[in-house]
Amino acid sequence: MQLPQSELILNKDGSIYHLNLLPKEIADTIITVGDPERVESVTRFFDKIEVSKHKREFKTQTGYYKNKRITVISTGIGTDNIDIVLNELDALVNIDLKTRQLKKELTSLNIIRLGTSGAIQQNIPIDSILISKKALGFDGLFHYYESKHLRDLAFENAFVEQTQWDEAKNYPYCVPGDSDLIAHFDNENTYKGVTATNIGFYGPQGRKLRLELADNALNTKIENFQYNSEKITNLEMETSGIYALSLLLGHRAISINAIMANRINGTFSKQGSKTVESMIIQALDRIALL
Ligand code: R1P
Repeated sequence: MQLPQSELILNKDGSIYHLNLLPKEIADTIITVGDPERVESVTRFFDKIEVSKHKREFKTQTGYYKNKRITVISTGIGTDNIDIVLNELDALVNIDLKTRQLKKELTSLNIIRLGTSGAIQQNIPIDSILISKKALGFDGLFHYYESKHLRDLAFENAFVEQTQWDEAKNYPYCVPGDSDLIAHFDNENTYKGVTATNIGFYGPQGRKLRLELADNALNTKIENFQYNSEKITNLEMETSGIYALSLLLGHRAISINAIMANRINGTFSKQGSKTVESMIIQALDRIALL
């Protein structure tokens, strides 16, 4: 079946609509970052950059680090952007953009998020690095795809019960990261945990400036939640979407986050850029061995 122009949208030069990229411009190993300025914080360690493109919040550079071809792309903030980035990256490798047909042989990408995040447990210090074993998404993105068979319903139901989750909110969905990638990037200095992904930075993550919150105890409930000896370790805004769509599309994903804040003791990193740089350097050296 040929995908219609309204569904698979291409720019005049044949590039994919939002990312503004051609298939030959991306590598099989993709680093995603939230902040467009973080793209160059990664590629400044590259030996060579061969592609540099930018549209909206999606800045992309493809080049070589120690002979490994890598694409670095910014997603902006939120899982609504992740829906665009993951679907368009997948289209670049798994749909023939000229014939508008799905390819018979599919390509599986390695997708590595290098992000920032806030800890929701006292024992996860600021300036540490945390790998998400799984994500709990409060954003609802997964529910728009045929996905029920892939969810960890026992974990989700336990969370809903323990936190008395308001049914007016999206039902949380639980999805794992890629276990091989997690083993590859793990080391004795890295924390591992369950990352809760939310749809906002202020109210949805329990931050109160001028507005009253619907549930002042939400973060305490998230902190206290426990299922099969697992606890939620940190809050951010992209990982559940990346894990969910990677699982559905057949890509391998890992989310690695530099912990900038500890929401329990109210601290924020004084050396955030140094911590992010250290995460980038460590990750690049492991990516070179993939
Ligand atoms: C909020 O400040 C942003 O920072 C975190 C959150 O997930 C959200 O995107 O990640 P990034 O630093 O990767 O953007």
